[in-house]
Amino acid sequence: MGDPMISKGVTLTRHLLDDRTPLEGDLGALLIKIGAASKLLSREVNRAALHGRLGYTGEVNVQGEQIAQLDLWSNEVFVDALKETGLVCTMVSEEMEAPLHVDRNCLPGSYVVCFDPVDGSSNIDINGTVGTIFSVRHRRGHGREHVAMDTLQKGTEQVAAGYVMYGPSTMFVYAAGHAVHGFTWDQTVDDYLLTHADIRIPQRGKTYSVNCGNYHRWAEPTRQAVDYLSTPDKATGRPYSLRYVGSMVADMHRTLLGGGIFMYPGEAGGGKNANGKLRLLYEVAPMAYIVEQAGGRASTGVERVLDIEPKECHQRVPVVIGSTDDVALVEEFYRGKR
Ligand code: AHM
Ligand code: MG
Repeated sequence: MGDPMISKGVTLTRHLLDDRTPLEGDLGALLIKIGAASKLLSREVNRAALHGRLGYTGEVNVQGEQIAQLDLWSNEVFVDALKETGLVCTMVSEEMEAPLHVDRNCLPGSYVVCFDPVDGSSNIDINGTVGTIFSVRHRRGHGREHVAMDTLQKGTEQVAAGYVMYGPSTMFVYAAGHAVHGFTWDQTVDDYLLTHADIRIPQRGKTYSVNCGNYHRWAEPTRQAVDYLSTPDKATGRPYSLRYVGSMVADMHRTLLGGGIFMYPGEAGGGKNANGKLRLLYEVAPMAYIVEQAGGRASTGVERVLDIEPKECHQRVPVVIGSTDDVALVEEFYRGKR
């Protein structure tokens, strides 16, 4: 008996290589390699305290943020794994100032991968959930000098995106144009097994997820929207519950499965945090792609995330993402309709 999905024992590899899984080009091979690299990372996250790999390096990255030891190690793991595929021509990582161009891999049909190897890294030292986020596009340029053409492509150009969540279980969730599927790592067989086929986000949820510590820095529409969600009203199912891990993968995974809304809004006053904290290419756009394919929406509050034309690799954008009705509601505050 048991769950029929699990008893079928469909591994990630079998699923990706199955003729019935509609994947273009070499995408299946690439996703298998990302899955394999994530298993190394899962083990390392699990054993970081035992290996003395907790804590920070003392360096700051291009965005002025502290670099955790695990950030550097995992970036190398992913870079090496992607290089080895022979399929990835250009990489953008949160941990690398400039895109990495691999000349020998720049063949027709090769890919550009943008990734955040350890997202939510402030959670590492407290044994909290962290994740990896990745986004795959086709190469556009024809050489090192065209690297901007490769990297600065709109979210609509993604051919796949996914995340790995290193939580109580390690999960691999991906979308590649048709559906969103989730796999759970079974340590006993050392493989990802399909446990969440065709994930659909509920049209409306009961939770909102945002760092309320920034409340007094937000613009008025964000404050009004959060006030509205947290005000009791039986008829409209309020208040929503607040859930915030501070690790985008964990907060988005909950939102994807249970519905509701996740936000990282910009700050008022036109300062350096006017566009919030999260980066378009390797955090917001891949999550937007996944959520849209699960039937939800992703917005900056005023425009669709996937339509944004990126201007630079580490660009930040405000994000309001999740259940269709909840995103539409928050947008009404931004449009002044509420
Ligand atoms: P990181 O990539 O440096 O780890 O930062 C991104 C993380 C996200 O996972 C999370 O949503 C956000 O930062 C939390 O930020 P804050 O602590 O400001 O709420
Ligand atoms: Mg990150």
